[in-house]
Amino acid sequence: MTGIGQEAVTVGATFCLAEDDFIYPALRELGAVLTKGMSVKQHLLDTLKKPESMSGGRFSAHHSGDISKGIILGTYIVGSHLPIAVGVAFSLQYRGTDKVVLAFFGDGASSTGSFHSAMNYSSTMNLPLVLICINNAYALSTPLRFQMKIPDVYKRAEGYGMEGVCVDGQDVCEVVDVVDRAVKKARAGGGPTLVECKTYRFRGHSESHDFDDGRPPEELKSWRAKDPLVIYRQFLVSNDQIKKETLQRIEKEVEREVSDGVEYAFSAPDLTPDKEAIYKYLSAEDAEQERNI
Ligand SMILES: Cc1ncc(C[n+]2csc(CCOP(=O)(O)OP(=O)(O)O)c2C)c(N)n1
Ligand SMILES: [Mg+2]
Repeated sequence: MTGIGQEAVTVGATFCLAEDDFIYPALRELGAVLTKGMSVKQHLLDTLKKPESMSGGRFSAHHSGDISKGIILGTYIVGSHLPIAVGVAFSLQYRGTDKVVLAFFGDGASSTGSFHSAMNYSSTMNLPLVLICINNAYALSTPLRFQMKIPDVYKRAEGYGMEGVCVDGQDVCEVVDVVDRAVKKARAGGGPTLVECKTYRFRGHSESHDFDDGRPPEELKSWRAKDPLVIYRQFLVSNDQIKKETLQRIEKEVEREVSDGVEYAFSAPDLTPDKEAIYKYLSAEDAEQERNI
């Protein structure tokens, strides 16, 4: 599952966090995961279910986590991670820390009961949580208007006494500006904020789905003209924020990191199915023994 077209949200929002804060990705937040410190190599080893990966091949292709980097492992059921994010935020508050949780979810997830419980409880308890709704206008092939009566997710915040803000999800500067304020507010004890980022995914729901998932081609074309990477590149160059050579050097470094990661992960040994290993980590005891807790 890709988040191509949505990078300004995932990268921009995560950029606002400190190293010891937490993110809770939903299903297409690779930009957030990489920004929080996971390497391309580590991510691909998990995606390809290699035994050398952190999970030993247990994570799915679109869920990976690394709690040592503050990346909480995702869940499969849409919206179900939000009450867990609330639990993490509650724990951080209860223990007197000033850490913050940033939870990502889609427009579809905002119509689940889990979302509404998370909104109500986090607002009532003033928890250090920032809820980032990535509104890409579709939940799989269901357009927004077929799953909710109002066009704006951020307005749902009012019903819970929470601040709700809407941003242009193609503009990384706007995302950083708004999320940075929400993070600072949460850190200072000001409670949660719902930030709705209007964006669009440039590819199909998943790479195994038919690319043509019913979205009008002209709609896709108009959003593609608002590619967040192109917009930010233009901003940097036209405002003399960065030298062209520096930008090219960074792009080369990124390309090298990706190709090194691809080469390493694809040539790493494959998993040999092991019947006994199926039952490993089904209880907390296993994990505790392994980590000597
Ligand atoms: C409760 C539940 N229903 C259906 C699915 C199948 N499913 C996986 S992702 C998805 C779409 C979610 O839409 P949204 O929350 O808008 O996120 P997006 O895919 O747009 O990023 C669906 C229906 C699921 N995993 N869980
Ligand atoms: Mg969606």
